[in-house]
Amino acid sequence: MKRLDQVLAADGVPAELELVINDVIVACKDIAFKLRQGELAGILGATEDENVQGETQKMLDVISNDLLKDILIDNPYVKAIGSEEEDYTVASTTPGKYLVTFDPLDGSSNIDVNLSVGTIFSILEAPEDDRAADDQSIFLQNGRKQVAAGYVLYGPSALLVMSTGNGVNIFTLDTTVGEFILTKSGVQIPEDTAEFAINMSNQRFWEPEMKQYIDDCLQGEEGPLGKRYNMRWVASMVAEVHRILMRGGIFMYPYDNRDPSKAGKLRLMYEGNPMSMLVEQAGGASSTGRMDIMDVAPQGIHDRVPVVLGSKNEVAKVVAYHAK
Ligand code: AHM
Ligand code: MG
Repeated sequence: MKRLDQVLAADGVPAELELVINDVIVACKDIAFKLRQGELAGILGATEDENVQGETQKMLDVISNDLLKDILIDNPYVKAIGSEEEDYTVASTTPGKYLVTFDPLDGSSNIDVNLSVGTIFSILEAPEDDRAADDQSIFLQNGRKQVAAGYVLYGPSALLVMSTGNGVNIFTLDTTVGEFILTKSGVQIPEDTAEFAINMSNQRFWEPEMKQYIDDCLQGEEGPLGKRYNMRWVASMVAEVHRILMRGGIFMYPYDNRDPSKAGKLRLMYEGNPMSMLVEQAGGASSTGRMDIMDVAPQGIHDRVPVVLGSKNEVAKVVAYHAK
């Protein structure tokens, strides 16, 4: 039974990075505990506020954000943080070299109905120049630069799924001792799948290429894709990506003509990039439909990106529809 620190040491992760990851995990354990208490802790429901994306914040969005922010900005190896729930990036109190972005509680529409949610995080190195910690441009690096990425899925068990560039490991929170214990390593996504995940109610807002792919999936064995597809939609990206890591599948939150950027709902720096690193590290693929997500150059910390990720051969099919 290996603990997280033993796995990180075996992977040759620098001690400073390990201390940053540890602080993320400390906050996540606290979030896991609060979610378990649920209604008893009096923390369900919405706040009066909206985040920078114009979404109503749940009380737990705010609590989770504060737990992560407070611990990370005091970490001596963190230079600054960026969060879905913060309008601007926040400089740390110390001159560290790592930048951490996170979605403190993804899928938060699921909180009040007691379904799975998760925390997503991504770690970059700050550029070696004289830009200040409160200069947001230090974050604007593509996803290939991530030195670690992961999520904690708060489901029937709390699971930490993480990569430091050496494959994907899964740890289960042993609630009797409060430690994440390695329960699976070398995760590999099957290359083929006949299971897709997409919010079908948005169909009229998609590009013709995506409409065509889904129409062809729905035709089953008789259609051009020649397979009978199954569909799943949890409305929690962490749960969705976890299912794909476990048994394959394809997840899409595509281009959508409602948003001014037309990029759909998900955010590049703390949703698209970390999930793409995990999926690629597990042998899957991740694309906007036109290019690899991790090659997209961010213009701002809250940029949105169309997401197509999962089993390699199925993602390649969706990319081929877009190339037609
Ligand atoms: P959030 O970060 O505000 O929770 O939104 C992201 C979530 C994803 O977890 C999920 O894939 C998607 O929103 C679900 O969206 P929809 O409500 O359109 O089904
Ligand atoms: Mg989110």
